[in-house]
Amino acid sequence: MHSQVEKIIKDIKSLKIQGARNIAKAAVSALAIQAKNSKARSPEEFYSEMLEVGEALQSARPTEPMLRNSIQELTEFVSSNVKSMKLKDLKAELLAKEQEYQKKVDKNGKALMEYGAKLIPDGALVITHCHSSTVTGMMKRAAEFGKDFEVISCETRPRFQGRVTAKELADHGIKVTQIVDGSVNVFMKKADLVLVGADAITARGDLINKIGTSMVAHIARLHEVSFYSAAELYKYSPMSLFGNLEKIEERDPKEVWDKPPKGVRISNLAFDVTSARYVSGYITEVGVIPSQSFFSLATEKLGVKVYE
Ligand code: RUB
Repeated sequence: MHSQVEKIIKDIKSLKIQGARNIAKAAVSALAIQAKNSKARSPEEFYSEMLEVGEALQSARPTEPMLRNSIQELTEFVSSNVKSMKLKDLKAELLAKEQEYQKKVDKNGKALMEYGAKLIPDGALVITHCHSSTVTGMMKRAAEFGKDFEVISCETRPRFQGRVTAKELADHGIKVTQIVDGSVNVFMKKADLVLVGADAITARGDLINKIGTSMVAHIARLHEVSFYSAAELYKYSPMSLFGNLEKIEERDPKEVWDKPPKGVRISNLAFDVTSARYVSGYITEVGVIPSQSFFSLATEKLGVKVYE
């Protein structure tokens, strides 16, 4: 494996590269790096290499369908053309596809941020959880529209990605307050809107996102505050259509408690599931849609490709 690809996998695993969108984009660029530097002597050899590296990239983060859907889109292209194309052309076409993919995802992101920005009322108090580049992008866009609003950022233990959000917003001159996760109910009473990201959306429209998201959603419902998730259609989980649930990543217990007393067990689940009924809508690249429509729209636009 090319050393740059190894480095990208390491950075994804260690959360140096974090957030579903950034992970997928980085992984697809890694596959292109491998393709560009491939020493394969036949299309078949090239295909095996792409599959192997694609697998390694996908397993860097288990709960990330955008990563899987994106990598598999490219490896499927190689698989469909391995018999009909010359090695040189196959490589060149794959590299062109990678460029196309990056442009498409950036374009989708821009559209999504535009729709999300419009949802933020002037003078609003908005709560967010974890760090979603899509959500911070929406907030920055809303600020560009001249909207005056304030953000409450949950710290998101144990890795404190909320601090990434808080710093990014403050750097852009957006009013932001960092809170501990346990105080979200206090702030929800005064909030107008919750905006969170998404790692996976199931066939039933349930949302899988950073641990604590479902707690925020339940508290939002209690206070009748709208709860939206920013989710590109690529985040659909095809295997959920067949009843297979996303494997929720369990992280190093040391992140929670470095040296716990004897007899204390640690749970460090990275994500949780928020039922579709708590999600007011998904903000996607094609607009704001009801949670139950996400999957049918995603499969209509992207096709049902079940690789898992
Ligand atoms: C990040 C997280 C984000 C989603 C969406 O978790 O849960 O809300 O990935 O992010 P982690 P984006 O820090 O463990 O990667 O909108 O950037 O795709």
